Amino acid sequence: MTPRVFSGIQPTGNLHLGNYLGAIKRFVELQGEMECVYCVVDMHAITMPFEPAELDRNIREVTAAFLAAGIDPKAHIVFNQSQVKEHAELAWIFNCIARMGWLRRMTQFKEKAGKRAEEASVGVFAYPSLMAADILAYRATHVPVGEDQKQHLELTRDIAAKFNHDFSARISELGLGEDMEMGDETVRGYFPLTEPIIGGPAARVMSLRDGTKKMSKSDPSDLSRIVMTDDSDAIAKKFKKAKSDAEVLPETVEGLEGRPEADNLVGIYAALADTDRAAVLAEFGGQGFGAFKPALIELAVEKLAPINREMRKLMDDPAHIDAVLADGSQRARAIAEPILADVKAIVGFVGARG
Ligand code: AQP
Repeated sequence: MTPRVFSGIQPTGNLHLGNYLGAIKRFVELQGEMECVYCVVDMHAITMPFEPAELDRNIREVTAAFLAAGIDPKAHIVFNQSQVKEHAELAWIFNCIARMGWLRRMTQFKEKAGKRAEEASVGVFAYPSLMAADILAYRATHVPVGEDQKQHLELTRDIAAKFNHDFSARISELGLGEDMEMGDETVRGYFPLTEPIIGGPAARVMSLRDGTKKMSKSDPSDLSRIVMTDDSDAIAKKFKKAKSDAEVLPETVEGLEGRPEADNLVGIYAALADTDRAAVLAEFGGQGFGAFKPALIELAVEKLAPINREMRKLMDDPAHIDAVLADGSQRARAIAEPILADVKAIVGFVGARG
């Protein structure tokens, strides 16, 4: 199958350093390797309570972050999900493939719905099958994500595998797909078993106030996260106030064990400097946070301030952002439409292929 990257970010506000280092920075790096399709997943953003006026602002803000970080919307595709109806159509088909038990096991659903699952939207529950549709509407082979999305990616593979298995004969009959090794058998499959791209020092950036909690958009504390619209002063202030500990930094990565805040700050430094924790500790081991934090602030400002400046500039020109999204959506549709036509023919819908 043609190698293709797909990934998305929800326009739910407070786009933060975890989203940047765990996802967007990786999106930028992959542009040299494969065709990339990057999506502002606005349909996911309405699964939780939201304000329409903030939603459109947030869609433009995520798009501005993509562009400011270095995604090239001409060489690749940048668009918002709701402009390509194939996502919703495929999600419905996948709702009929995925099993209730699979979705009930999703930890993100349990976290988001909490003890009030009966009041949660059906959308929050079905979120992972829409995510599978986002990816497979492009038959994407690779998906860069942070570690928190690993379980959803496994579910995407389960949905693809069940679809391939259940419809294998039909896929062959229509002359579609390709032979795939699945366990001990070879089946004629239509969807790839997408590979997650997770890793590096910032696969899970933690809160600046509590190194055991993920940095997150919904944390009530602004000091818990650096947001992509923070200017240099705000970045410096938040790192200065970031929780650390009283010891010096260790010489080796093993020495970070049991020190979540130190581990997190070293990981952030490593990701910003395009290196790993070991190299950071080789430089800073034996020094306290009084020396390390100023170096971290200097590096963070150097790397993030230009993105921040460019984002603000782009946000002042919403018509340009909307034009990028419209163009990207048209090119995304050109890929997804024939895939959906195949899928509908595979499941037996009449008139699927025009
Ligand atoms: N803390 C993180 N470290 C590394 N990667 C992260 N991602 C999210 N948080 C971290 C990755 O960012 C991408 C965008 O995902 P999203 O838009 O679905 O983000 P989200 O899950 O809504 O962001 P939050 O902060 O996790 O939101 P809440 O507060 O709702 O929990 C994904 O690739 C994700 O892995």
